[in-house]
Amino acid sequence: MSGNKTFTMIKPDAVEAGNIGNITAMIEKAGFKIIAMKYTKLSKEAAGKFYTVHAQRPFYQDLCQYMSSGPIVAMILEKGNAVADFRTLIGATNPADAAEGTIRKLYAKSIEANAVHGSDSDENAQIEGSFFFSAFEQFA
Ligand code: IDP
Ligand code: MG
Repeated sequence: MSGNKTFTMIKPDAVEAGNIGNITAMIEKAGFKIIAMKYTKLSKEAAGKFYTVHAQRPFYQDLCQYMSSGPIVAMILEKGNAVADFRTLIGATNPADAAEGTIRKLYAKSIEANAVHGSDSDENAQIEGSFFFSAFEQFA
């Protein structure tokens, strides 16, 4: 059975562009409850740790630089089928390929500065949520 929680970040480009409100409104309209929320800034080291899974990819250094370039908003979201439904709401990694009406189609600037993160599995949602929110019972 798929889980009912996922993890997201509003990335530095979208915070800088003033789209926190627009993006959280889309998230809530799509039926997700925001059950944890934090405005913060990642160090380059913390970004590197968060994206360890991509350490061997050619864009890893740039990604860590970008993700630590400005504030982000981390959130845990609750909804049935949360992981898959949220990936549908955000659209493809590259905004050029993202479906009309998705968050990335509307707000992403590039394949790297693509407005939002969305966990890709229940297991990673739990790991990523725990990275930002220490009160684990909120997320259990
Ligand atoms: P996802 O965010 O859609 O799950 P991933 O493949 O997990 O995409 O990549 C993580 C993040 O790394 C992307 O959201 C994007 O910010 C960045 N990224 C992915 N592919 C590229 C690329 O080819 N060039 C530059 N940055 C990339
Ligand atoms: Mg991913």
